[in-house]
Amino acid sequence: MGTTVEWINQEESASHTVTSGAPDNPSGVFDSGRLRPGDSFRFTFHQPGTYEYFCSIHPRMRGRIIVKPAPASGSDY
Ligand SMILES: [Cu+2]
Repeated sequence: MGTTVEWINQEESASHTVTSGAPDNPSGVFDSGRLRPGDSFRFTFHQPGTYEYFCSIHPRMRGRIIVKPAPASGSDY
């Protein structure tokens, strides 16, 4: 289970990273490494929560993924 998010670098020339946490406190949950134009990175989130991320090349670039719990199924079996 879980939900997969894919980031795609659609820039014409700039590289970026998708690195979890904040520039002064990377969380180590995920790190794409350098994504050149056209590159993509996928990560599957298994735990609900708020996941901050940033670009290690341009630390002012920030983002946030919010993972919500799956709705209750309404069934015990
Ligand atoms: Cu960047």
